[in-house]
Amino acid sequence: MTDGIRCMLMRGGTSKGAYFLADDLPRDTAERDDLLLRIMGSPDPKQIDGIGGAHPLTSKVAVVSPSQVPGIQVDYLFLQVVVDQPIVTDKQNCGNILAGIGAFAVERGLVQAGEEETSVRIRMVNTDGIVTARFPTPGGRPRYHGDTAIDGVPGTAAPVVLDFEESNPGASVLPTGNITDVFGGITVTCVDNGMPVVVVAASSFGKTGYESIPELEADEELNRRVQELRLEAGKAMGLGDVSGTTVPKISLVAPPANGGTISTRTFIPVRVHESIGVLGAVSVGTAVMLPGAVGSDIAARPAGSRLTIEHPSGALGVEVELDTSTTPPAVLRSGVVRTARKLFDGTVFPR
Ligand code: NQM
Repeated sequence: MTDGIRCMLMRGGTSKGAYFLADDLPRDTAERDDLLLRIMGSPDPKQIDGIGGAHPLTSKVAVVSPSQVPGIQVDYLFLQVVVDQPIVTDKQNCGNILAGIGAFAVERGLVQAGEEETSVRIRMVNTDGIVTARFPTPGGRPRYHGDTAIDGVPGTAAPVVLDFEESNPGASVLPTGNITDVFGGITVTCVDNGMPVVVVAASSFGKTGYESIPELEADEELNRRVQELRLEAGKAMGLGDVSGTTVPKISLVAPPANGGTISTRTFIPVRVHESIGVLGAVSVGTAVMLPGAVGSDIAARPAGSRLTIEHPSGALGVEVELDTSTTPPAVLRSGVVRTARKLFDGTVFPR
């Protein structure tokens, strides 16, 4: 391997990541992870010697390859590179970085683009979920500019429509088997519709749920209690010892404050999300739709399948359709609109 590696930097939704072809990275996972730590500049709170942005939302990696599965064009493996620890984890998916995968596949010649628009069927390797991404490709090239605005990103860009056929095949939307659980005296709903999330009323921690991110991150007592809850819930969700992984997320919910369905503040899992993850929002939305779940009682539940998940920088609209007549409830479909943009294409030089 040369000392430089082909890499594209993209904004996907409200996150930013380094996108690679699998063929441009070592096959051995230990070697690959060591390389990615050196590329991103981890472990270091500033990631000063790498291209990571010193926040979990900007320390993300996508590994893309042609899929061997019939009917699927590309495989997308998501890797979270922990900023201040030497950890690269595939235990979580990322629906924001997913927003750039279709365009990246076209840019790298893995997918032939349509003359106006392109649909790419993607396997999300982390969960085995299948999603179709639809985005504009006038003249056979991805178009990044457009008039779609998403909260948390300045300006507008071209829409990327993500339709999840199955976000979490084979797994239950209620990983503990219960609609609610009690850990350390706190009632929660553990839900997974693509992202394992522990939904808890902000009031259970004596919070309003409308606090600012710095206020929540500075509250040591809250952070200690959130991490205690996370370790216990992680075990009950079948995730084992989650002290070294980035799931489950903890979402503090409160009644909507701005005409949406529900308000959220989400620990991912230590820092508080600037907005909320795509599959995180889909999973919180799933709890809202389940009678008896934490969140369902305080939400402004919609008549249809469209939910507006409020977060610290605005709101994220998601579509969630469930069949609640079965036990556990079945996910029929979910979807979301994001935007993505190519920022840089070139060669990255690892430490
Ligand atoms: O839930 C951050 C993000 C995410 C994840 C996180 C995401 C999702 O916003 O689908 O997108 O929760 O770690 O990138």
